[in-house]
Amino acid sequence: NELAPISREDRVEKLKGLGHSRKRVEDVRFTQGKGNYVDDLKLPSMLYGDFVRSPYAHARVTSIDKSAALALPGVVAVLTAEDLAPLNLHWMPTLAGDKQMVLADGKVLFQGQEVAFVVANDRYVAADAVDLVVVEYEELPVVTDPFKALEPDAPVLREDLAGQTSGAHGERRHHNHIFLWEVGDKQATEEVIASAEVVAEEMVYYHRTHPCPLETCGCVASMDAVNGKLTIHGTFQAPHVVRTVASLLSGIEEHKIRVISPDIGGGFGNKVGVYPGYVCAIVASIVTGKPVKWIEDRMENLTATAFARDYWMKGRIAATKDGRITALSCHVTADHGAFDACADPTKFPAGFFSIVTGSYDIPVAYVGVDGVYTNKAPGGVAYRCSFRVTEAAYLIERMIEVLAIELGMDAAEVRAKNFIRKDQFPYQSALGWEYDSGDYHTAWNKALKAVGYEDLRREQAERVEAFKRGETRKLIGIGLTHFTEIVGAGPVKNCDILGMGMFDSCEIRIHPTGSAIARLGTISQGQGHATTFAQILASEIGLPADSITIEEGDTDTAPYGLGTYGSRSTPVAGAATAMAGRKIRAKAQMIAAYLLEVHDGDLEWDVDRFVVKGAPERFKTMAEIAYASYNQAIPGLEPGLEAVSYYDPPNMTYPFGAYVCVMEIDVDTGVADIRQFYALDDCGTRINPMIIEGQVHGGLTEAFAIAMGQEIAYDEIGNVKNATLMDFFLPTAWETPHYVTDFTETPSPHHPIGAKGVGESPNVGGVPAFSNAVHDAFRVFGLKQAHMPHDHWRIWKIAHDLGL
Ligand code: PCD
Repeated sequence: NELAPISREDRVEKLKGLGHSRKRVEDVRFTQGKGNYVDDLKLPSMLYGDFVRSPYAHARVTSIDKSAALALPGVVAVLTAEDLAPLNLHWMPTLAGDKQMVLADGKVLFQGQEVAFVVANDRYVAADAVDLVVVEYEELPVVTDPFKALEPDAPVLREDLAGQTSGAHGERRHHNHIFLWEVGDKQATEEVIASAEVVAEEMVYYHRTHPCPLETCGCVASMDAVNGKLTIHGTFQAPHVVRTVASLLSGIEEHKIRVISPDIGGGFGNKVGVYPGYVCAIVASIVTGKPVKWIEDRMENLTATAFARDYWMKGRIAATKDGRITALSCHVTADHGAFDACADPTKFPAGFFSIVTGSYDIPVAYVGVDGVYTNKAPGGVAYRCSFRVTEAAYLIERMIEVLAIELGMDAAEVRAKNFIRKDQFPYQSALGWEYDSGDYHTAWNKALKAVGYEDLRREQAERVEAFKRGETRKLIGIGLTHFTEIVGAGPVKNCDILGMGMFDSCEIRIHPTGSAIARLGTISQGQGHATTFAQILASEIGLPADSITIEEGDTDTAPYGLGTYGSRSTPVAGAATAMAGRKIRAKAQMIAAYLLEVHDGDLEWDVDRFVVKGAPERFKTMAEIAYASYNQAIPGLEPGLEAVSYYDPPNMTYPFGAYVCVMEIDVDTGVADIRQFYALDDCGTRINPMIIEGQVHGGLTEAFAIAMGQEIAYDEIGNVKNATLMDFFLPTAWETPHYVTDFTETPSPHHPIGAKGVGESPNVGGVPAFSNAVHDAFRVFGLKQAHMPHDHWRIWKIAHDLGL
């Protein structure tokens, strides 16, 4: 029986390729304490850096006295802007075309801003010395409200920009104004709205929050003066970009810089940008000749590194009386904090916010976004959303609900009536995007059926009657969402970061004994790339996923890539992986033809081998071919079996989903119990269903946090009110609801394996689903719009204000 041929199904199964719920290979080390994070790194004679930070949100720095700190035994240096100025490193460029102070240059603009960098031979000594640096401040008036910041007599925040009437994104019309970004046809939109049968209008605020990864940001910079080589280990979501920027800023040639992102404990967009801590650690290492480590603590992470959202969105939606949407207009007042450090592709100062028409066929639309400076931390990162997609999805999904109220229609029906139909794809949106594929009606009907939508509405209505009769104090809210994402930046022709086109890459080497290593330009922060990218290759080249090592994050070995954020790894690097795999297979076919003494064209691919057409007993397995590529002299072919692909995607991918959240709300306590959460995601071809489910659970939990409690709030004088995990809501298993996941599978027509991204979808769809459920519970009592986060107090306040 040993000689019996293995069945085709067994051979497919053995590969653990596409569609297989392969267990995550990285979890072996994560669950056994063998992960390798930046703070685990200990280099000989390493020094430690720590920041002196501003307690004020707006103040002039009149003097800095470092003498007491320098006198403390163990302190090696105290850097201030004055020390960095001769190197021209006291300011640095931001990803958004602005510049940002590395260390306070004459004034501070937000609480927690970096003022001085203390370097010591011990982490605790560095912290003690921070307290000994004496900084004199002269307080200035603070603005934390973007609308007040635009008033004529508002304090001038960015004195360095005095007289500059234009910035990286065009005209500035006020001293605290950054840009106005406009997309769509304003005039046509206004005309339709002016003559529409029904118009719904609402101001929707998506509050400021923070990605708050479990591991904070940090790095170890190590300058080897003898060899002239700088090595930077860091929590970087885009290691190659960090290398290029470090070279441009420092003047060190790029081949002399090695950037390594080891294991990363969650990114969520927080680790895309460049922070003052990295610059200071590098300078300190060059100056001292020793490795310098800088790791943020939790308070520093929440107050100073990249926030997310803070969008005031004024929406207007027009429709016919029977619920057909005719136009959408949106004006955003975007609070960017003290410096415009948003992480977006260069040409998109509001990211992909113009996906705001969502899943709906809206004939005409307009978007205008005003960026504004305030005395808050800089950032504006894509916290689990592809560059402002979550803000866009939240706005349109709220506007649909408000429109349904205006029309007196069921919100599920309004959606179904306006979905882009399956036969309209590829679909050109009014705001300029070409949606690659979708089948919204199928997903929507599946979702409504799965939750028993009609019965839920009946139960809700009965509950309202019981409430009115005084028999219960609990209301039911049904939160609906149908979202469309845009992920996988992408196309080099219109997407770049600091001038680097947003392609991605994969390089594969097949070893003689039939195993392989593949290196990518992306970097996992917990997503499981080592598991899934091996699966793509297994299906492409016929070697078992278990025999393929995936390596990312070392710029000395990995091909250049733009990194992992915006759910771009699968759409871009995943495509590069498939394409590189196909190059391997093409060469393998020539080798097999030589070995089998047939013409290339007489062979066909079958799971893990090339077979002679019509002669199934004559074949060469991929393992045999791999060996032959190294041990046979094949005429006309180079030895070895390697390939590299740099992939420039022709378009982005447009994943979508239908979510339903059912909540019971206690009007006396404001407590909201999530009774049911159903999430249907369509991310095209699914590589690993189990990983996708994990991604959806994680993203929904972050959505739950954001919608129901998580925020970075400021008081009037710019103090951050939630800078610790006591006050910043991070759900644990205790608060997290139960989720039911489901799927449809509509492949992307342009991606080599049809896959779309999925990592961010649950956050994009989850926030409006939770928030709509809260709103829906109070719809019959006249609630139209209430700002997130919907913590217990705010929910109680809604009920109270409605007189319930
Ligand atoms: N997948 C599959 N299939 C499909 C798709 C996908 O399987 N169709 C899978 C992959 O492979 C991987 C994942 O899943 O593994 C994901 O993916 P994607 O979607 O492509 O994404 P990526 O790029 O990789 O990643 C990114 C994301 C993001 S963006 C975020 S936030 C988050 C997410 O991811 N983060 C994180 N998730 C996660 N997880 C974890 N664990 N951690 C983390 O950190 Mo941003 O922009 O950054 O904000």
